[in-house]
Amino acid sequence: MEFNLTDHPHRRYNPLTGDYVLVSPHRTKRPWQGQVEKSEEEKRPEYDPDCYLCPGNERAGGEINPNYQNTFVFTNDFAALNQESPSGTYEVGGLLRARSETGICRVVCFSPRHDLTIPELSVSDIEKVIKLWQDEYRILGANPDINYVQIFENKGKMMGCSNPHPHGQIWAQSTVPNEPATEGKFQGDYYQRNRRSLLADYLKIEMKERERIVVENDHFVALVPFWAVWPYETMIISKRHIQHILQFNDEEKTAYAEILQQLTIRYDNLFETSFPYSAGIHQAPTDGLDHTEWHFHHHFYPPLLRSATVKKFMVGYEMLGDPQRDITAEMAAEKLRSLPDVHYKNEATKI
Ligand code: H2U
Ligand code: ZN
Repeated sequence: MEFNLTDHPHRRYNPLTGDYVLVSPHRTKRPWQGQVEKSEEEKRPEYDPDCYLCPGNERAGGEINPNYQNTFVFTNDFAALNQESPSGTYEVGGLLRARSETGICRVVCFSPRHDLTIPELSVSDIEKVIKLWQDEYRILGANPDINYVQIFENKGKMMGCSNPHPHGQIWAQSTVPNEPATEGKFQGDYYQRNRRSLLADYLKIEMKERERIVVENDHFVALVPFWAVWPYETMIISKRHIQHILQFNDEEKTAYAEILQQLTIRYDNLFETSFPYSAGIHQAPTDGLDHTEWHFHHHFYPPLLRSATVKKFMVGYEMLGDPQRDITAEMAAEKLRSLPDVHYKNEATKI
């Protein structure tokens, strides 16, 4: 029998990081006896008097949120980074090395409504979130001490998110952190060799094969990357080779909002639950240098494996060897693609 990706164990290469993932598709044929139940969905109020992100409420530091109508951003009251701490280095024998780090941490409320999440927001409301991300990237990035702006969302209790009010965070800092630094290096090496964007070339292959695409519109593709580690990991990639979020034209901004909505609706529909994930934008550093090599994209790393409660653990061999998965990227993409593009909660109200 000849080697193929659907039946035989193999390792897949991630050209953005140089990492490998072990794929064991034959194991999906195992009988499964674990839990499959749905989670108890709590019904949340539109406004929660005890929520520190709801309009008009008091935060931990004593500040009062304005009565915001759309989005709202503030500096994290428990920021992991700040601009005031002293600069310095620590070094012992060349092996113990540290350097002070400065930055700014922001909290972004996506909506005044306590009970909604991105898949339940309208496209025009998601556009307002994108507009805010653009403003933050521009303003924070213009600070000479800020060389990278990491925009992200940590969603769901399972991900350690402390509050269900729809929100994300931005950590902006003087150093480019590990993940974007590695991706920047690999994109840079590829660009040097080929004079083309790594992700533009990758998209060309995906749009021809079509096996891993979940949703697509005129300007963006959402797909399960060939090298996905998490069962339903995805990436949204811009079709145009742009470096950062400020380069979107109006049409692209709307298309980005649409694909964010379409992808997250499918996520919620997968296990009929508010789908937990960590997601975030990777784009060019704001260090004032030319970053033609960078290609805008948005990663989604969801932990769920089999139901609203059964998550994938990254343990054992995965901590000591390579990450490993059973269902292939192609199977995951097909599953997500086949789901309705109407949110299950809307479906329920229609009946
Ligand atoms: P997470 O739930 O994703 O952790 O985000 C909540 C953030 O909000 C968290 O970083 C901040 C926490 O520091 N926060 C405030 O800035 N003010 C508050 O009054 C409570 C929480
Ligand atoms: Zn709230």
